[in-house]
Amino acid sequence: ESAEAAESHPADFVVVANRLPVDRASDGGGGTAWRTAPGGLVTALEPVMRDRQGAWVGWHGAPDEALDPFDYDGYHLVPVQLSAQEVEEYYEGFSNGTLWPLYHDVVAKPEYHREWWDAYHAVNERFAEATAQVAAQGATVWVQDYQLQLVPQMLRQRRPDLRIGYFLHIPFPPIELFQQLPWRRQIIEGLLGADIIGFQTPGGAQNFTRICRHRLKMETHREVVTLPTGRSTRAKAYPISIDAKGLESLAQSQATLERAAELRRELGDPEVLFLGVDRLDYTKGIYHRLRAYGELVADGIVDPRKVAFLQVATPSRERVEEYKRLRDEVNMLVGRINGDLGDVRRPAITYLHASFPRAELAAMYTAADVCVVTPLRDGMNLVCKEYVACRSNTDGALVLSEFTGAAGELRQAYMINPYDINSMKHGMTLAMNDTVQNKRRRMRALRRQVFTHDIDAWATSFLDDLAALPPAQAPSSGP
Ligand code: ADQ
Repeated sequence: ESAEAAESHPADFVVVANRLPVDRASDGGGGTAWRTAPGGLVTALEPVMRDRQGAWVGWHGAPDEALDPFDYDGYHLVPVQLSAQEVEEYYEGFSNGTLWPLYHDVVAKPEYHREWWDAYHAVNERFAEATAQVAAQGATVWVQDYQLQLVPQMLRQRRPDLRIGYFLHIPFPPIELFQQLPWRRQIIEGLLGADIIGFQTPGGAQNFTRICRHRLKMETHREVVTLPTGRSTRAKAYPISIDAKGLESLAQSQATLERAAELRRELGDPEVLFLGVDRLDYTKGIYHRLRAYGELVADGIVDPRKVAFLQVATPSRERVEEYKRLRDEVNMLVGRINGDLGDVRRPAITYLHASFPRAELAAMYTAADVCVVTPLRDGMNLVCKEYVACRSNTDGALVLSEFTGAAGELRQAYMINPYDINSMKHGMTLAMNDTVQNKRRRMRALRRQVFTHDIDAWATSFLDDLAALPPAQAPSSGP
């Protein structure tokens, strides 16, 4: 029945991602309704999805539940079923306990388990199969992210007629680290099934081509990798971005401006407001950042009666061990800093472990004088771009880690090394005390970059490159 439904909807454009772009919400009458999940990828791809009879293949978020494909908001959704055990082994295990730390410079220790790999392989097959069923002859397929690195090759084996793109949202590590992975060859071969492999930074693309050349003895010329079959693939950087105009207009709305002013009052009308916004993840350098700030307070450089720090962290991957530990560590650090250095009227750090609607985030960005983004490693980091998009009066200062993908584009930020606590203290102090002219000059340059390189530009440049390739080569063609 589901295969039939899929056949009656051959799609010219298919997005494949771990999650469908919808969440289930109660419809008020005891049933459920689908709602678009907030996120840049959905926003960017919606117009393409509608124009080209798009389909989106992904998990719907509930374990052990089979759902038929259905239409939603002008395009077709194809749910992929996962068992509770697969969620544990493929998603929490191999994706978030093995690949995530390995690809982020091993800032936590990756675990290698054969059962996790088996589940990853099996689930990737299921995604490839569902995609092969729904894609029209000669369709364009865009596979997303580290959970699905085997899908390009699995899909090409089933459907050599397709044009296949792949984009990795997280960093691609240097050979020295990637080599640890017991299944390194399978992953590289999986990715090479794509016609274009997109990375956040040129460095990630180079790490990939270097592995193809040195480990797999393939021929490479700049971004082009030639496979033993004669087929070639491109590995290239496409730095992802945000819907800058949409966010800016939200930030400029009357409601947001009022909320921003109210937030500052609620925080005790500080002279300077620092802000941190992150998923609660050990790659984000939250602990390092708060420790550096605590030292600034202890040193007397920052007076907590005049300066506030608002840190919000979205709960994330709470069943994974490393994340539980991080949550406890941050709780303890905030408690210690506030206990030692806070005031009856005001804590040194206001910490909220919660997720907020976009409008509330826009108000926070609008209210904050300094936004502090300090990942130990980050594929891109969208928070820094969101902050910049919200600063239409060109004030505000961005403190940014060198270890984010965004650092390659946002050169005018106050750059810091999050491993160097003095560098962080210096960066935060400078951002707080710099002259208005300096801050404006930097912010103007940052805004130019973000507004000329938005999410539409990202999607368009990737899809244009994919469309410009010669039509899919037959399986055994080649000179
Ligand atoms: P993430 O690791 O999730 O993304 P990031 O790029 O910073 O990191 O995006 C986080 C998003 O979540 C932002 O849009 C932000 O506004 C939102 N967010 C954060 N805290 C929130 C809160 N408390 N409440 C509500 N929303 C919150 C991965 C990679 C990144 C890459 C992106 C996109 O790790 O490197 O930039 O994908 O490719």
